[in-house]
Amino acid sequence: MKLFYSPGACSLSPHIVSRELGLSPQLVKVDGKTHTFDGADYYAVNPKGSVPALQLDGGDVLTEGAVIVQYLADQKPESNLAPKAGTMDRYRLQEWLNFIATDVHKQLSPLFNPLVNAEAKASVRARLETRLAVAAKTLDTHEYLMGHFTVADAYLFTVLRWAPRLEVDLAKWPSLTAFMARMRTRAAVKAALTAEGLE
Ligand SMILES: N[C@@H](CCC(=O)N[C@@H](CS)C(=O)NCC(=O)O)C(=O)O
Repeated sequence: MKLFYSPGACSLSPHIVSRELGLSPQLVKVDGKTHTFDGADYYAVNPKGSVPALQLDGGDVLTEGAVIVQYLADQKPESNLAPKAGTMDRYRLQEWLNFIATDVHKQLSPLFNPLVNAEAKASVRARLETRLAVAAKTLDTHEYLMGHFTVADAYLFTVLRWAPRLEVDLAKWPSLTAFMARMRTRAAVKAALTAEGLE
């Protein structure tokens, strides 16, 4: 398998999950500005142009981080990084993944955009607070979103890693800062950060 990634981007989530599972997809670095990798056109791999993308050995390409992490976890069901498909727990996991993708990740995106003005960014940050409070409430009483470590935690960690750069202050939620610190102690997380040149 090949995992197309850009350092520190949301592709860090499937990268962490791969390492948690002991899978070793070939890491292919994509230049997010030129949408190329090794001189080749990334749009030919993923017409959306975004990372992550996972190319399977048979040639199929999977996109969408929330789907890729489930595919990876399903390769090693005994890991319980994603509960068995069809169970209520799996739907709970998907609730978290969809929430992180749409209500956290894609809310953070405008904060990276230099064309978005300060007033609009302030409004985005205010809305984000209500979403972060939801995750924080669960983490007040659980070490991980589902109680035990799952792929949703890798995704939440990946997007909250951007918070300081985007002037989103996680200190308001001690359970979120504790979660980030807990995640950083995991060997797979450390290895992924090092491999992407982030630490
Ligand atoms: N819907 C996609 C969005 C992925 C996404 O936003 N990727 C960003 C990096 S975090 C990206 O590649 N942006 C550059 C681009 O789209 O050209 C997913 O959830 O996987």
